[in-house]
Amino acid sequence: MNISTVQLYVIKMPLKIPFQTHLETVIDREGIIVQVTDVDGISGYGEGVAFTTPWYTEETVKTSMHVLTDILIPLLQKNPISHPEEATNIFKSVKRNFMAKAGLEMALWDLYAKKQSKSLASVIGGTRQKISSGVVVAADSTVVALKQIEKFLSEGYQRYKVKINPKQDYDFLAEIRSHFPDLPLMADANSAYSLKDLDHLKRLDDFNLLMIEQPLAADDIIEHAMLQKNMKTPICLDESIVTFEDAKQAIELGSCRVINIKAGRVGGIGEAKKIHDYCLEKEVPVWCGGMIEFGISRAHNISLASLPGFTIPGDISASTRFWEEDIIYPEITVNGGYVNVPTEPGIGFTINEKRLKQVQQTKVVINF
Ligand code: OSB
Ligand code: MG
Repeated sequence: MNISTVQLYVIKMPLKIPFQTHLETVIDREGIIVQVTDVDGISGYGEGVAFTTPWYTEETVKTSMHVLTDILIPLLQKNPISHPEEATNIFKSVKRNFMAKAGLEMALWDLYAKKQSKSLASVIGGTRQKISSGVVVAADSTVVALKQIEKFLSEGYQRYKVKINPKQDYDFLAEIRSHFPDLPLMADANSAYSLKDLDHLKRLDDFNLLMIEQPLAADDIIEHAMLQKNMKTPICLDESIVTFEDAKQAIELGSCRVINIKAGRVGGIGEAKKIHDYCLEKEVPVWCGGMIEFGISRAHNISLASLPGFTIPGDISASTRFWEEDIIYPEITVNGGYVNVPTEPGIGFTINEKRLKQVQQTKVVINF
């Protein structure tokens, strides 16, 4: 991979509606678009999915920009590579900072696939032509959540995820179930509970949820195993799984029965595929999580979710779920509950340059 430049764009876009969790309300989404261009002028794109503040993981847009410009990109300048997996190995000398690593690694995968005129999905071993689409409702009132579910139902989504916390759980879910008894429904707690809430959490078994996502703290691997032993509802881990080793431990300990894989959270497509392959072997179903991201990261998610182990609909909703106008062409659309997996080279979407310019905050160009 004969790289000539890496360009980083910090962008900022308002969400159509605020995204409310017990940890943070996201109103404007900042993100980093990574463009890696080779000597033939072919560009691959990736996206750093850290937020403005460290509410979801420890990384932020600023720490990602620092790690990318001062550490990861210089490592790539010093160590020419012929495959994205070599970048992953080089980046192992840098602790954690998975979102910064992933943004760059994903751009390398897109470029690598484009150079072979193959789709990213086919290069990583994807087997699906279309993927099932789910959507997230993140509202802090029952009335608003019910309205959103109604609207998303009319758009055909196949799975519905609501955010819960100790102030909005049992009665909230009961109300949703009373309106939508058969809705494929799950709840994401983003670590709002501790094992002290065991008896309370057990009551959520009443609602026939597909799963409960990340009820306890990210490092509560043992506690999640204890909780899973006492609950009928499958536990799915999100924040707890940032490496392949985390996935192995969680599965061996019985901390979860499902894993949410986000390439951005685990350092890129390579690590995401490794976790997927292990889960497939262990018969643990996986699905692709979302990060309120822009079209570039969403496009990578579509290719990733075409792998055979992604048997549960993920957080892969249409561009219109969050954005007035996305930064890719064409925008991501959901038809009859499915998103088509592109067959064009790379991620199969192009940049909407005009929109990218409109939302750009800063741009950094690094020549090789
Ligand atoms: O916990 O899954 C999460 C969005 C941002 C940060 C964390 C999470 C989420 C979501 C997915 O719930 C939203 C989406 O992109 O569809
Ligand atoms: Mg989650």
